[in-house]
Amino acid sequence: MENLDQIVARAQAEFLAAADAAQLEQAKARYLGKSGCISELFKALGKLSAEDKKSAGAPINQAKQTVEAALEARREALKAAQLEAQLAAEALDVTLPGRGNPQGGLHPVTRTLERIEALFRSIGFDVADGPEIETDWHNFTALNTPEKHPARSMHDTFYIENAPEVLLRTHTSPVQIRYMQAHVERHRGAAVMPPIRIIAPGRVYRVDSDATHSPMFHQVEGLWVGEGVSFADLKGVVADFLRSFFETDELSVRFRPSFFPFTEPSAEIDVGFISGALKGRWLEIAGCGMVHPNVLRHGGVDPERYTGFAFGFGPDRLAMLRYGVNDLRLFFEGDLRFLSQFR
Ligand code: 2NL
Repeated sequence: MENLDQIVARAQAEFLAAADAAQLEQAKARYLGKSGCISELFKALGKLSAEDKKSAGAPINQAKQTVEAALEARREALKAAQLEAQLAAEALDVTLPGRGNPQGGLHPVTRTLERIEALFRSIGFDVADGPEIETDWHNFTALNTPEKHPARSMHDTFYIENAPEVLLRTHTSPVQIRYMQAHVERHRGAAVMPPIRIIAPGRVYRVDSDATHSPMFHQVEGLWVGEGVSFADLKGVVADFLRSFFETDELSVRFRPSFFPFTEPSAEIDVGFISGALKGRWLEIAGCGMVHPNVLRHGGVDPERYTGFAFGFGPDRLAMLRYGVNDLRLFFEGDLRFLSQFR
């Protein structure tokens, strides 16, 4: 028969061999459970006399306490090991380099537009916008563009399928038509209408794509309508704007006669650089003219009383000049290696 010391030794060995809490509880049951071998020893005492119980019971009690201590020690050890394993699994290497916090930035065309808007606001212009999906009437008819004009062909204009009257605006002029109509409406019946002074920046669309043309590009149009507004005012506003935009007075502005259906007379605006990287070059930068009486009428403005000038230029091209970019498409490909240079 196994003696007490052997039982204790076996219990200690089995506890040590338990690999986890569940195995340890099973081992415990074999010694301290209801029919565990230590419990059986206590049951056997029942048959002894009170005297013998004392002498036989003491060593069993001693053994039980030793086994309980071994159990508790193993429980603690398993718990510590488990915590150790968890900490190892969740370890952070604080010596690794950080992932950083990438900094966003405004698109170079957005920055150019914001700059243009700020300059025009500073001389009292309002900034207007309107829908990019327009009606044929607002985009062409109201702008005195004849039914057979080549700009109206599918070649140049994106139309909406099964909606012949709807198109993607080819310029932001319709914004100005809508603005005139709304503005005149507000002053209907008044003796005089205060001047309309707006720019209309925004996205426009044409069927065109190469190094200098993108099917989506930006336009800023300007409009000043009032009593006695003249071509001299147009020249002053445009020349001042260009000198502010390029931050130099060393710049010539040239108006070359041209034609647009919506203005009469019309002119092309060239900028001549007197100094800097573009020294000696003339660049075509905008179109302009006195608003055609038919266009004023379509805007609800009386052409007998009011005159106005309008201009249109491409901020994408201004951004190319300002930032020295030679391919327009780079602006619209969304390549961060290119765009992040302008933050
Ligand atoms: C160009 C020239 C231009 C206009 C746009 C305009 C707008 C109204 C009335 C009259 Cl509401 N004109 N806009 C005038 C002249 C030229 O743009 O080269 N565009 C690409």
